[in-house]
Amino acid sequence: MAKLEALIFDVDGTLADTERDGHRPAFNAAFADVGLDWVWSVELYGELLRVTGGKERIHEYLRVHRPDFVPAGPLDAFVRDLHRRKTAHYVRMMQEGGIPLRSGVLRLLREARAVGVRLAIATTTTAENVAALLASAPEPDLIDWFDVVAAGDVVPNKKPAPDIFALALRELDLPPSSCVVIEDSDNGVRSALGAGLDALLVTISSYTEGQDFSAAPLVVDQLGEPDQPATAVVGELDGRVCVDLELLRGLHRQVFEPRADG
Ligand code: XBP
Ligand code: MG
Repeated sequence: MAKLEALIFDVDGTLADTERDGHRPAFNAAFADVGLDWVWSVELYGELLRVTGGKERIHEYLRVHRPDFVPAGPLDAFVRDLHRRKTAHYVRMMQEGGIPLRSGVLRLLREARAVGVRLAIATTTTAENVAALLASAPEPDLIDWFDVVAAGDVVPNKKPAPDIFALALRELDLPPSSCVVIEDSDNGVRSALGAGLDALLVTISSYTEGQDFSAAPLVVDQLGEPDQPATAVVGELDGRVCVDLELLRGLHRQVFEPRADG
Protein backbone atom coordinates (compact mmCIF):
# COMPACT_ATOMS: atom_id res chain seq x y z
CA MET A 1 0.00 0.00 0.00
CA ALA A 2 1.15 3.56 -0.74
CA LYS A 3 2.64 5.38 2.23
CA LEU A 4 1.24 8.68 3.45
CA GLU A 5 3.80 11.15 2.13
CA ALA A 6 2.05 14.51 1.98
CA LEU A 7 -0.78 16.57 3.41
CA ILE A 8 -2.46 18.95 0.95
CA PHE A 9 -4.23 21.88 2.59
CA ASP A 10 -6.88 24.20 1.29
CA VAL A 11 -6.37 27.76 2.60
CA ASP A 12 -9.51 29.86 3.01
CA GLY A 13 -11.68 28.39 5.73
CA THR A 14 -9.17 25.59 6.37
CA LEU A 15 -5.89 27.15 7.49
CA ALA A 16 -7.78 30.22 8.75
CA ASP A 17 -11.35 31.51 8.73
CA THR A 18 -10.49 34.23 6.24
CA GLU A 19 -13.68 34.77 4.29
CA ARG A 20 -15.93 36.83 6.58
CA ASP A 21 -13.32 39.14 8.13
CA GLY A 22 -10.60 39.02 5.48
CA HIS A 23 -11.72 38.59 1.88
CA ARG A 24 -15.19 40.12 2.37
CA PRO A 25 -14.02 43.48 3.84
CA ALA A 26 -11.20 43.56 1.28
CA PHE A 27 -13.78 43.37 -1.54
CA ASN A 28 -15.80 46.13 0.14
CA ALA A 29 -12.70 48.33 0.48
CA ALA A 30 -11.96 47.84 -3.24
CA PHE A 31 -15.51 48.88 -4.16
CA ALA A 32 -15.14 52.02 -2.02
CA ASP A 33 -11.76 52.78 -3.68
CA VAL A 34 -13.45 53.25 -7.03
CA GLY A 35 -16.45 55.12 -5.64
CA LEU A 36 -18.94 52.26 -5.73
CA ASP A 37 -21.43 52.06 -2.85
CA TRP A 38 -21.62 48.25 -3.06
CA VAL A 39 -21.38 46.55 0.32
CA TRP A 40 -21.21 42.77 0.65
CA SER A 41 -22.86 41.88 3.94
CA VAL A 42 -21.94 38.74 5.86
CA GLU A 43 -25.12 37.10 4.59
CA LEU A 44 -24.79 38.14 0.94
CA TYR A 45 -21.15 37.04 0.95
CA GLY A 46 -22.28 33.60 2.10
CA GLU A 47 -24.41 33.33 -1.06
CA LEU A 48 -21.67 34.68 -3.31
CA LEU A 49 -19.19 32.15 -1.91
CA ARG A 50 -20.94 29.47 -3.93
CA VAL A 51 -18.82 30.85 -6.77
CA THR A 52 -15.12 30.24 -6.13
CA GLY A 53 -12.54 32.83 -7.12
CA GLY A 54 -12.70 36.54 -6.41
CA LYS A 55 -12.97 37.75 -10.01
CA GLU A 56 -15.56 35.10 -10.77
CA ARG A 57 -17.46 36.18 -7.63
CA ILE A 58 -17.55 39.83 -8.76
CA HIS A 59 -18.88 38.72 -12.18
CA GLU A 60 -21.57 36.66 -10.43
CA TYR A 61 -22.54 39.62 -8.23
CA LEU A 62 -22.90 41.84 -11.29
CA ARG A 63 -24.96 39.22 -13.11
CA VAL A 64 -27.39 38.60 -10.25
CA HIS A 65 -27.45 41.82 -8.22
CA ARG A 66 -26.35 44.62 -10.59
CA PRO A 67 -27.63 43.58 -14.01
CA ASP A 68 -27.90 47.22 -15.13
CA PHE A 69 -24.36 48.21 -14.16
CA VAL A 70 -22.24 49.46 -17.05
CA PRO A 71 -18.49 49.87 -16.40
CA ALA A 72 -16.55 52.76 -17.94
CA GLY A 73 -14.42 50.37 -20.04
CA PRO A 74 -14.35 46.66 -20.88
CA LEU A 75 -15.96 44.53 -18.15
CA ASP A 76 -13.08 42.06 -17.78
CA ALA A 77 -10.54 44.85 -17.28
CA PHE A 78 -12.83 46.55 -14.78
CA VAL A 79 -13.17 43.32 -12.75
CA ARG A 80 -9.43 42.62 -12.94
CA ASP A 81 -8.68 46.11 -11.63
CA LEU A 82 -11.18 45.76 -8.78
CA HIS A 83 -9.71 42.39 -7.88
CA ARG A 84 -6.16 43.76 -7.90
CA ARG A 85 -7.28 46.43 -5.46
CA LYS A 86 -9.02 43.80 -3.34
CA THR A 87 -5.83 41.72 -3.15
CA ALA A 88 -3.84 44.78 -2.06
CA HIS A 89 -6.35 45.45 0.73
CA TYR A 90 -6.27 41.80 1.82
CA VAL A 91 -2.47 41.77 1.96
CA ARG A 92 -2.44 45.03 3.93
CA MET A 93 -5.01 43.64 6.36
CA MET A 94 -2.84 40.57 6.92
CA GLN A 95 0.18 42.79 7.51
CA GLU A 96 -1.78 44.84 10.03
CA GLY A 97 -2.60 41.85 12.23
CA GLY A 98 -4.02 39.17 10.02
CA ILE A 99 -6.41 36.39 10.86
CA PRO A 100 -5.31 33.66 13.26
CA LEU A 101 -4.72 30.15 11.99
CA ARG A 102 -7.51 27.80 13.03
CA SER A 103 -7.22 25.67 16.12
CA GLY A 104 -4.77 22.79 15.63
CA VAL A 105 -3.38 23.93 12.28
CA LEU A 106 0.08 24.88 13.50
CA ARG A 107 0.24 21.79 15.73
CA LEU A 108 -0.52 19.47 12.79
CA LEU A 109 1.89 21.30 10.46
CA ARG A 110 4.66 20.99 13.06
CA GLU A 111 3.91 17.31 13.64
CA ALA A 112 3.97 16.48 9.92
CA ARG A 113 7.12 18.48 9.29
CA ALA A 114 8.94 16.83 12.22
CA VAL A 115 8.52 13.36 10.69
CA GLY A 116 9.09 14.36 7.05
CA VAL A 117 5.50 14.23 5.83
CA ARG A 118 5.51 16.87 3.09
CA LEU A 119 3.17 19.86 3.04
CA ALA A 120 1.34 21.38 0.08
CA ILE A 121 -1.36 23.94 -0.62
CA ALA A 122 -4.14 23.81 -3.21
CA THR A 123 -6.20 26.97 -3.15
CA THR A 124 -8.39 29.22 -5.25
CA THR A 125 -6.96 32.42 -3.86
CA THR A 126 -3.75 34.09 -5.05
CA ALA A 127 -0.24 33.06 -3.99
CA GLU A 128 0.16 36.64 -2.74
CA ASN A 129 -2.72 36.19 -0.31
CA VAL A 130 -1.40 32.83 0.88
CA ALA A 131 2.03 34.34 1.57
CA ALA A 132 0.48 37.28 3.45
CA LEU A 133 -1.71 35.03 5.60
CA LEU A 134 1.16 32.70 6.49
CA ALA A 135 3.52 35.62 7.18
CA SER A 136 1.10 36.81 9.88
CA ALA A 137 1.27 33.45 11.70
CA PRO A 138 3.37 33.04 14.86
CA GLU A 139 5.98 30.89 13.11
CA PRO A 140 8.67 32.56 11.02
CA ASP A 141 8.98 31.49 7.37
CA LEU A 142 5.92 29.24 7.58
CA ILE A 143 5.43 29.52 3.81
CA ASP A 144 8.77 27.72 3.35
CA TRP A 145 7.39 24.66 5.12
CA PHE A 146 5.25 24.01 2.03
CA ASP A 147 6.96 22.19 -0.83
CA VAL A 148 4.17 23.20 -3.18
CA VAL A 149 1.84 26.21 -3.26
CA ALA A 150 -0.69 25.68 -6.05
CA ALA A 151 -2.75 28.87 -6.06
CA GLY A 152 -5.21 30.93 -8.04
CA ASP A 153 -5.17 31.55 -11.76
CA VAL A 154 -2.38 29.08 -12.58
CA VAL A 155 -4.97 26.51 -13.72
CA PRO A 156 -7.76 26.95 -16.27
CA ASN A 157 -10.61 25.96 -13.95
CA LYS A 158 -11.06 26.74 -10.26
CA LYS A 159 -12.63 24.47 -7.64
CA PRO A 160 -14.91 22.47 -7.84
CA ALA A 161 -12.91 21.47 -10.95
CA PRO A 162 -10.02 19.15 -9.99
CA ASP A 163 -7.33 21.23 -11.74
CA ILE A 164 -5.68 22.83 -8.70
CA PHE A 165 -5.36 19.56 -6.77
CA ALA A 166 -4.10 17.82 -9.91
CA LEU A 167 -1.47 20.54 -10.23
CA ALA A 168 -0.44 20.14 -6.57
CA LEU A 169 0.00 16.39 -7.16
CA ARG A 170 2.10 16.98 -10.28
CA GLU A 171 4.32 19.44 -8.43
CA LEU A 172 4.65 17.07 -5.48
CA ASP A 173 5.34 14.29 -7.99
CA LEU A 174 3.10 11.97 -5.96
CA PRO A 175 0.05 9.85 -6.77
CA PRO A 176 -3.24 10.68 -5.02
CA SER A 177 -2.88 7.52 -2.92
CA SER A 178 0.14 9.04 -1.11
CA CYS A 179 -1.76 12.08 0.14
CA VAL A 180 -4.41 13.26 2.56
CA VAL A 181 -6.36 16.46 1.82
CA ILE A 182 -7.72 18.89 4.41
CA GLU A 183 -10.63 20.99 3.09
CA ASP A 184 -13.54 23.01 4.46
CA SER A 185 -16.05 23.32 1.61
CA ASP A 186 -18.17 21.11 -0.63
CA ASN A 187 -16.59 22.76 -3.69
CA GLY A 188 -13.18 21.83 -2.31
CA VAL A 189 -14.26 18.26 -1.60
CA ARG A 190 -15.52 17.86 -5.17
CA SER A 191 -12.27 19.26 -6.50
CA ALA A 192 -10.13 16.89 -4.42
CA LEU A 193 -12.25 13.83 -5.23
CA GLY A 194 -12.10 14.76 -8.91
CA ALA A 195 -8.31 14.55 -8.70
CA GLY A 196 -8.52 11.08 -7.12
CA LEU A 197 -7.74 12.36 -3.62
CA ASP A 198 -10.22 10.16 -1.76
CA ALA A 199 -8.51 10.40 1.64
CA LEU A 200 -9.85 13.69 2.80
CA LEU A 201 -10.69 15.36 6.04
CA VAL A 202 -13.21 18.17 6.21
CA THR A 203 -12.84 20.79 8.94
CA ILE A 204 -16.16 22.62 8.72
CA SER A 205 -15.79 26.43 8.76
CA SER A 206 -18.18 29.27 9.55
CA TYR A 207 -19.52 29.55 5.99
CA THR A 208 -19.59 25.82 5.19
CA GLU A 209 -21.78 24.56 8.01
CA GLY A 210 -24.75 22.74 6.56
CA GLN A 211 -23.04 21.81 3.27
CA ASP A 212 -23.22 18.21 2.08
CA PHE A 213 -20.04 16.38 3.08
CA SER A 214 -21.42 12.86 2.72
CA ALA A 215 -18.65 11.97 0.24
CA ALA A 216 -15.93 12.64 2.84
CA PRO A 217 -14.82 9.80 5.14
CA LEU A 218 -14.03 12.13 8.07
CA VAL A 219 -15.67 15.44 8.94
CA VAL A 220 -14.83 17.41 12.09
CA ASP A 221 -15.61 20.85 13.48
CA GLN A 222 -11.90 21.68 13.86
CA LEU A 223 -8.50 20.02 14.08
CA GLY A 224 -8.52 21.03 17.73
CA GLU A 225 -6.03 21.18 20.56
CA PRO A 226 -5.83 19.19 23.79
CA ASP A 227 -7.74 21.99 25.53
CA GLN A 228 -10.05 22.60 22.53
CA PRO A 229 -11.37 19.13 21.66
CA ALA A 230 -12.46 18.36 18.12
CA THR A 231 -15.86 16.79 17.45
CA ALA A 232 -16.46 14.32 14.62
CA VAL A 233 -19.58 14.87 12.51
CA VAL A 234 -18.83 11.98 10.12
CA GLY A 235 -16.38 9.17 10.99
CA GLU A 236 -14.54 8.59 14.26
CA LEU A 237 -11.74 10.28 16.16
CA ASP A 238 -10.78 6.87 17.58
CA GLY A 239 -10.71 8.14 21.14
CA ARG A 240 -8.51 11.13 20.27
CA VAL A 241 -9.13 14.64 21.52
CA CYS A 242 -7.88 16.29 18.35
CA VAL A 243 -6.83 15.42 14.82
CA ASP A 244 -3.20 14.31 14.73
CA LEU A 245 -1.00 12.63 12.16
CA GLU A 246 -1.76 9.15 13.51
CA LEU A 247 -5.46 9.72 12.91
CA LEU A 248 -4.73 10.89 9.36
CA ARG A 249 -2.56 7.81 8.77
CA GLY A 250 -5.57 5.72 9.88
CA LEU A 251 -7.83 7.64 7.50
CA HIS A 252 -5.35 7.10 4.69
CA ARG A 253 -5.21 3.33 5.39
CA GLN A 254 -9.00 3.11 5.66
CA VAL A 255 -9.45 4.73 2.24
CA PHE A 256 -6.61 3.20 0.24
CA GLU A 257 -5.95 -0.19 1.84
CA PRO A 258 -9.07 -2.01 0.64
CA ARG A 259 -8.33 -0.82 -2.87
CA ALA A 260 -4.69 -2.05 -2.68
CA ASP A 261 -5.89 -5.47 -1.41
CA GLY A 262 -8.64 -5.80 -3.99
C1 XBP B 1 -11.51 30.42 -1.52
C2 XBP B 1 -12.09 31.23 -2.59
C3 XBP B 1 -11.43 32.46 -2.95
C4 XBP B 1 -11.42 33.53 -1.88
C5 XBP B 1 -11.00 34.83 -2.48
O1 XBP B 1 -11.28 29.14 -2.00
O2 XBP B 1 -13.06 30.87 -3.20
O3 XBP B 1 -12.09 32.97 -4.04
O4 XBP B 1 -12.73 33.71 -1.38
O5 XBP B 1 -9.77 34.75 -3.10
P1 XBP B 1 -10.34 28.09 -1.22
P2 XBP B 1 -9.42 35.59 -4.41
O6 XBP B 1 -11.03 27.82 0.10
O7 XBP B 1 -10.35 26.93 -2.13
O8 XBP B 1 -9.00 28.68 -1.04
O9 XBP B 1 -10.20 36.86 -4.35
O10 XBP B 1 -7.93 35.82 -4.31
O11 XBP B 1 -9.82 34.75 -5.59
MG1 MG C 1 -11.81 26.72 1.59
